[in-house]
Amino acid sequence: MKKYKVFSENIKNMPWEEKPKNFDGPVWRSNHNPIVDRNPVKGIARIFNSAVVPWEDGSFIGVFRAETIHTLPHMRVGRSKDGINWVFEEKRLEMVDEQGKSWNPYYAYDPRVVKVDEDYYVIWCTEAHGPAIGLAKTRDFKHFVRLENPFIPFNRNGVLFPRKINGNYRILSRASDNGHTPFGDIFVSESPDLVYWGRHRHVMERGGEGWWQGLKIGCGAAPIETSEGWLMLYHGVCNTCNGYVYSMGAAILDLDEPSKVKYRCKNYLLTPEMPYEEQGFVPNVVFPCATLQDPETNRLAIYYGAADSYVALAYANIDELIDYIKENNEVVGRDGEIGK
Ligand code: BMA
Repeated sequence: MKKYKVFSENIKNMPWEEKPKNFDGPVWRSNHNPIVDRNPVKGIARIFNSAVVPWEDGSFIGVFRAETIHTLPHMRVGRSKDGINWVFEEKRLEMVDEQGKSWNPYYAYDPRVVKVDEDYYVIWCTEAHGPAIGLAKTRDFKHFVRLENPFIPFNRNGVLFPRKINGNYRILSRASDNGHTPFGDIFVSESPDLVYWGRHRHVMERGGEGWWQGLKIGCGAAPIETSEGWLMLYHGVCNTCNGYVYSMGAAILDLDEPSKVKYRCKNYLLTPEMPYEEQGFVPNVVFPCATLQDPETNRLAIYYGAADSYVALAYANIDELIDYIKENNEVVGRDGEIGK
């Protein structure tokens, strides 16, 4: 019997590995990790921080952050039959504007992919006189039409909700600076048409009792609609004498008013522990960007970037995860109120 309802399409061919015996946390890693290794394609040094969605005939498709051997990030489409083994296109993802003219940024990183109605939206950190959020849509992952940037710089970590709420699209984001941003909270904004954005509301502040999310927080995967609220996986960052450490956390937001936090887990769900998370181009990074969820079984697969070098995969059972968040609830500051 499932305890909580998940509102999304069933996934027959869901990637899955059982929780290891004697493992006590709510999220466990895949034995195949890292599922995308270094130098995965000719001319590409690393693929990480990437997003996947279910695709035709039980397969999966995604938009990946790829960094060339001269170290410039761009986006690239990948395909997989099982969600674990990926084949990447030979060329970068190309976009046009709404008039059909080529419109591609100098750099693009940390894509998320969210299906809203019939369209798949790609949201990423784009170059726009500084880092800003880029937005594009596709139906076939061959033709991508780039829309207006939702916000002026500096802003990273944009994530769209998978449906309109009270008639408007919603986007989560974190305002930042031009560099490595030693601050940052999560905000939500709304739009009737994906062009004009407003009613910006504060969702969640950094901090809380533990240190792992004391410096900044940023949205991760697209929120998952459940009977308890929007299940939001995010990254939390703490500063150490040896640099930033990125972990993964979770919160549940109110379904109708997502600026209200219902529950927030005071413990991290994943923190760098494995060699592929602790060692890489940037050490000590666990950076969630996408999930697959199957309402039939309440299984959850979480795709995350590891050490800015690899794509890794972890799993959870959604009932167990929601209970864990509630048992370890700590709503920080005024996050439980409508954000102002
Ligand atoms: C953030 C982003 C991510 C990256 C992380 C750790 O600011 O740039 O792409 O994974 O830093 O380097």
